[in-house]
Amino acid sequence: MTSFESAIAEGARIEPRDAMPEDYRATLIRQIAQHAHSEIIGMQPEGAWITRAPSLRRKAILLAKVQDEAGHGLYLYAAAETLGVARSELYDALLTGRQKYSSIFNYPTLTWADVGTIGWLVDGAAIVNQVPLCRCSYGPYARGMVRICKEESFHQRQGFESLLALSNGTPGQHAMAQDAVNRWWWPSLMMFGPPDTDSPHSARSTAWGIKRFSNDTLRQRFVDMVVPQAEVLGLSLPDPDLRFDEGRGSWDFGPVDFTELREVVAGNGPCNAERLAHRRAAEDDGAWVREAARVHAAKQVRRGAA
Ligand code: BYC
Repeated sequence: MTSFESAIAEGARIEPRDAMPEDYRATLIRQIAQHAHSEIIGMQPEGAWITRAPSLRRKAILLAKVQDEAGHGLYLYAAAETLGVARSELYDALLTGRQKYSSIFNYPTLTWADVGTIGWLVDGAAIVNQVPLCRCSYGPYARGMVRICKEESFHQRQGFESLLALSNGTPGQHAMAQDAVNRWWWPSLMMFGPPDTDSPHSARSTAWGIKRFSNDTLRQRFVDMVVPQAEVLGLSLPDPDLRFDEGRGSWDFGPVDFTELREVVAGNGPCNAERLAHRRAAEDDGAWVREAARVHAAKQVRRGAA
């Protein structure tokens, strides 16, 4: 057994300077980069509502949440860099479509209720998916995830609280909350990825201790967590097949439309083009800042040498 294999077998952490198979490194770069891109692109749907938040309190909460997402992106890009890839390469891979980001951020935020629903469902799904990543075999990713998960749990609670206020508000507010939940429910289930029978990376990622639970296991865990919360909210979930199975102690749910997931991941979702165009414009707008920082750093080096 190599030192890498024995470390994995013992459940020990792999650190940046440890020997690791190239495929392990490439898999981590793929997943961590996709995760980082999701955080950064994920700022857009909610960010669009910062100027339209209905009160100062809601605006302050939303600003803090979107800033947290930028922070998560930075921790994750930094974790990916420990694997020997430059951040500029990762940005380039995102902007040219060579690397992905989560399907969920290709849906529009049509009303204020979408913001609460993203907090409740999307951050809820993120927590279910990410808590096991705190025990992932690669040290920098696992440690980054601990802090991210703490912040995600605040994000989910603020979403729940915002949605509860709408659900208990006027009939119009209640209807707006229900409409948002109807639109975000199925895309949230898609966040967990393709079914286990069609998940090419799962076997290896599980053997390497990157993934701790399968896509379908986590999807089921999410449904079981959220159904009772929907009851507290007084909102229904748009699935006529939802039924509690006493034998399994779990909720049965209807079929997820994985064709839609494939289409959205392939670039054909409602907002794919808009999200990338916005990101490209931000990259272009920031070019002068990066150039100024580069010139300043070079000047400091010259002064130090003189
Ligand atoms: N969307 O073999 P599979 C957040 C791709 S942001 C797009 O199962 P794997 C937040 C997959 O990449 C949280 N692509 O793959 C931020 C692969 O394609 P490639 C985002 C998807 O990696 C702001 C192919 O399908 N969370 O919380 O074993 C505001 C086959 O899939 C998706 C993360 O990034 C998808 N939904 O498992 C609010 C979590 N699903 O690379 C909230 C970290 C699958 O071969 N990532 N694909 O071309 C993971 O846990 C895993 O990568 C996944 C997929 C479970 C997503």
